Amino acid sequence: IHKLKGKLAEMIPVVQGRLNTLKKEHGDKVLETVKVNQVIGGMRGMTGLVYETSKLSATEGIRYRGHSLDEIMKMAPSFVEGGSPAPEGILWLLLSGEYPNKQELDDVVIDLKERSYIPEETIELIRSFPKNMHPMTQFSMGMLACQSMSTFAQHYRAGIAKNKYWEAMFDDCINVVAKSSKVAALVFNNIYHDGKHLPEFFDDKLDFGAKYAHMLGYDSEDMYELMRLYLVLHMDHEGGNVSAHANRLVGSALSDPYLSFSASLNGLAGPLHGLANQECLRWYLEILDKYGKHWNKDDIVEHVHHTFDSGRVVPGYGHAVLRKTDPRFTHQLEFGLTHFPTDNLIQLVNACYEVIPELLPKIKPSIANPYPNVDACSGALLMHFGLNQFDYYTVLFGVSRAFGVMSSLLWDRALGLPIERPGSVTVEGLLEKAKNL
Ligand code: FCX
Repeated sequence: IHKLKGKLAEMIPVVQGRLNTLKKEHGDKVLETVKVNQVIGGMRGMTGLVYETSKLSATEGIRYRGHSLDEIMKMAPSFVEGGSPAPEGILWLLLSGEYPNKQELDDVVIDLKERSYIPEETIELIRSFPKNMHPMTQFSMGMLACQSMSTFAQHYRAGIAKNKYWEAMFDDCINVVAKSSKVAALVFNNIYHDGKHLPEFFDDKLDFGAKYAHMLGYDSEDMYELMRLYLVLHMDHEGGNVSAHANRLVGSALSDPYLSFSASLNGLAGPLHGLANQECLRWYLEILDKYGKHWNKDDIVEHVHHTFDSGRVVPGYGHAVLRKTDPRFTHQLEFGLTHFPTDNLIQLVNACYEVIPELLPKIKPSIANPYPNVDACSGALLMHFGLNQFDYYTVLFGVSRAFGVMSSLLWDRALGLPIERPGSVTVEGLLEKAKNL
């Protein structure tokens, strides 16, 4: 991984140079106009952030460093020939813009293992959390408890120069990724195995994704492949989504990566964001509960109406930016249809996909995107393997997100991005301003 740091040391001055040119030569230009509705409406569609690691297209979905998910599925290095991309390789891609070669990939695999140490007192702390505390709360607190290991915080206290921030932060960013799966496995263990069955931490044969599955107690090649796919698909979704933005915002105060990541997880824990995957599975299970295994498409239509009638949203459908089927959904559904095509739940996910996009606009014409998002399939895949603790699903999402938000945080400091401080306005003030426009 030292090689990766060396690569970054070469890249960073080049991008910094571009940013300086932007500031000097174009800094005062007007980029776009801002509508009153954007100020009220969560800044939708308003360009307000520089974000290097990924970019979302409303029609094509996410691109990691310019690479679409379709391309990543074909071109990225994998552990199984033609199988899921290696998450470690995508970490390299997000940070550097390139795929690692075989040796570089092997080095990251080993490095992440070596950095996954969690102090005994943190393990004990996680074990002391009440079983009824939500897994995301435990995960966020567990990661926060690791903050005492931050090398950035130590260097900052010692008085590090501004242009050295990213170097001091590099270890923390990689360490947060490395430790995330172990903290997440400890949370699983605490809640569902009463802390008794300790996951085996140091299995040197396994890569990050396989080891995480292993620590949760799942040891089949198919589950290892699913975990790798899951991790890769959930990593990054440009800078404005709640978890990425919370991470960026907190980090902009020079809070260290453990503090930023914990904040990111707290945002991911919301039902309109990461928690939607557990909500979504619950929703599919409601259908199975109501209509049994022999459900049909009319039952799906009825259940969508029932969901609206009870004032709820249909989880797993819609998106703030996307206006087409989320490719993260497509790749997950493809995995399910390839590996276990007769699974009743996967068939239900597929049937919903055939019914819901046409139905939603008829019921709610104002819906901007009636297509499925990332959360509409993941739970069904995990259920197939028996991972039926759906309160835990967002934790898996969080482990994956560590790869994306830690890569972008490193770049935030590398580019010397300032503390965030947008202006705000009262309703009265906005009304006055708007009247005079
Ligand atoms: N079911 C029912 N109504 C929906 C809907 C859905 N799936 N999606 C949007 N709508 C409604 C909105 O609630 C809004 O109604 P209102 O005008 O009465 O308040 C109207 O349609 C217009 O909303 P729209 O502009 O399409 O969507 P937003 O950008 O406001 O919201 C989310 C986007 C994702 C929050 C919304 O589509 C939703 O609630 N979806 C279900 C939850 C979900 O799947 N979240 C995961 C999203 C994502 F993948 C992630 O961030 O993790």
